[in-house]
Amino acid sequence: MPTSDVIFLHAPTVYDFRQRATLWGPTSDLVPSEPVFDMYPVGFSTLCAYLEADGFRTRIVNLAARMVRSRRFDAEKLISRLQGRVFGIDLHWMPHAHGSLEIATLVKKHHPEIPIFFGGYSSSYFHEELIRYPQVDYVLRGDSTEEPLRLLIECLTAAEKNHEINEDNLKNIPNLTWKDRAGEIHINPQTYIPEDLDHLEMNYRQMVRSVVRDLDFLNYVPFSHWIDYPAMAVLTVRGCKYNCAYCGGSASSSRLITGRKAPAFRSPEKLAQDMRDMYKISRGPGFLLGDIRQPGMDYARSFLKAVKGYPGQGMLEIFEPVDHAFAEELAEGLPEFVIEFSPESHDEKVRRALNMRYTNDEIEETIAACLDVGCRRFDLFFMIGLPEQTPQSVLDSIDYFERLLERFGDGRLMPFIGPLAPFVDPGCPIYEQPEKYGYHILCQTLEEHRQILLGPTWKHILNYETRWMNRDELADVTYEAGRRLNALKARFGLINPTVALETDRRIKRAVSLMATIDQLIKDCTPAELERELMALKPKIDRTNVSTVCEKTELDLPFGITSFNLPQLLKMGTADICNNIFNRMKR
Ligand code: B12
Ligand code: SF4
Repeated sequence: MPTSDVIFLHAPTVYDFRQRATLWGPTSDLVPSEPVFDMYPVGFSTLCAYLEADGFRTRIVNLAARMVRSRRFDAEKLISRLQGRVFGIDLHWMPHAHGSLEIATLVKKHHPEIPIFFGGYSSSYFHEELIRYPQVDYVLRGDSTEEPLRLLIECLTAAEKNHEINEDNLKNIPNLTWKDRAGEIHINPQTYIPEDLDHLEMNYRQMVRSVVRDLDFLNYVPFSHWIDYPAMAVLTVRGCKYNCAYCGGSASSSRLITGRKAPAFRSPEKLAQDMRDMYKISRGPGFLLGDIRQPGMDYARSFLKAVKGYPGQGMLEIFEPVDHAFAEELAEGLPEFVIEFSPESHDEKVRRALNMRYTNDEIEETIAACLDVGCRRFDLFFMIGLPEQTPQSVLDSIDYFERLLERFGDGRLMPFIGPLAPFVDPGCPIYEQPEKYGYHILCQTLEEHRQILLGPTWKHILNYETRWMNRDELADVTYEAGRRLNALKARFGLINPTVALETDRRIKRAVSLMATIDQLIKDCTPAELERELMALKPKIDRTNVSTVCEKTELDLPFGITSFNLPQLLKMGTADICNNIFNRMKR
């Protein structure tokens, strides 16, 4: 008897990464995840809440995080014991092309009769290819799959009772790609594209209920390091009105992949309430995903008014410069605010090629204004591997950081640099028109991406080169830029000297490992290479996390207690009673 109606699984990028020796490099240095991207999509929480509200029982199993946390954790054994009516696997981020398909194979091996569905941006982009894999039964396309998934589950659970799927019902589910009994592929129209996000529960309350109900915390953690640093993502939008050339979630990519013509926003009042609800769960920072000015200044002001008095730290993404007047409004609404800004380069030519139209003066005015009004920290992100960007331009970016730190050197401006890696996003302007942007894209299909992920180093896993840098140059300049920025951070007191020394050692070790592996590739047969890499595994593993900067540099200090435990228990038990009532009704 299944204990859950739907089980969502999140796979590591490569299964089983613990048995392989891969120099992952800095691909995940600037996000909270480990190199195997152990964070599941925030959408798992909205999908679960939506289904539970309709009486279905859901569960999340973050296999990637479990595998990261324990070498002994046996993912296959857990999969074999899971009891679900249906399994859902995310292939949202392309780097999961290998792991998600392998996990699906394991699910099919142990539960051959149970349907498996996929979803997420990459699943949507490659749906026609994905559905051809024998271990995949359904693909739900789009950035909003709550209602299509509910219809699918309804159809599949009815089929259980009737011992047969009613294919006419499947034909009516929007956004669904599926195979019929004869193996013929059907692509239903992508018509479910909600215009706003107000019909969703976006406060993770359902996760708390499930954790308490299932007495299962480890499988639900959003990413392995979350237990120490419980940051909460607060989603303002699906889609985007901007068109950054490298972004697979940009306006043009959204049109192509999810059929979305305009972004869907959460109303400002609900957004503020989401933040407050999350503060009941975690004392970690609330990270507002998406610039609150994107829907217009009225929206931003309404949100800041509604959120006023919020006691925690609010991390705000900005997509465009901020003037002093707006900085003051930010400080008034969210006094503990932190800014995340990604102009990607100091080089205005590079930024223009990315479709970013602001100047360096405007960037500096933004930093000045935010720091002036009391911003707690200002994180500035640059990227490597961009159009028009030469190795020299990358190193000049570090010189620019130096000038900024000389001007804003009170410890609150925190610069970061990392590579565009491992992939140029399928569906983004660069991927769709590589010649226009000066790129050579090395993988066209899902299968090619799946294969390339098995490369020995991150350099060999990159799915692109540019007219200005090949993969060797990209890797070399990334390490050099990382080394220089690390030294700058130490000089300006942004990191302590011991951390800086350790990072410097790690970068040097990575450079030397890369050279060793390059040589092995030249000298060895594939079987010998495999053996030699496994011999290097302990050294590679020690070099893999925090390559170009110490990962904790991303974290904000937030006090001693991470969670509000009494409140959590209260929420969990009260909600469970509600839930049981809902199920009985059903
Ligand atoms: C917020 C965000 C993040 C957050 C993650 C928040 C989170 N946990 O989801 C952070 C900053 C940590 C992040 C990290 C990364 N990101 Co990001 N991110 C975004 C951003 C800005 C919004 C994404 C989002 O949440 N959209 C909301 C909706 C669409 O997603 P959702 O609610 O989670 O899920 C819905 C659907 O996608 C679908 N769905 C998703 N999964 C599943 C699974 C099943 C079974 C089903 C049925 C449906 C389904 O249904 C859900 C609900 O209806 C987009 C850009 C954009 N404008 O879209 C990039 C974007 C998604 N990220 C991208 C990338 C590449 C990354 C990184 C790999 C970058 C890197 N090298 O470090 C990492 C991967 C992190 C990891 N897995 O560990 C690319 C993905 C392109 C691609 N096709 O691969 C995007 C498009 C653009 C970009 N370059 O940043 N990211
Ligand atoms: S990078 Fe950010 S601002 Fe640019 S298109 Fe993507 S989501 Fe929008």
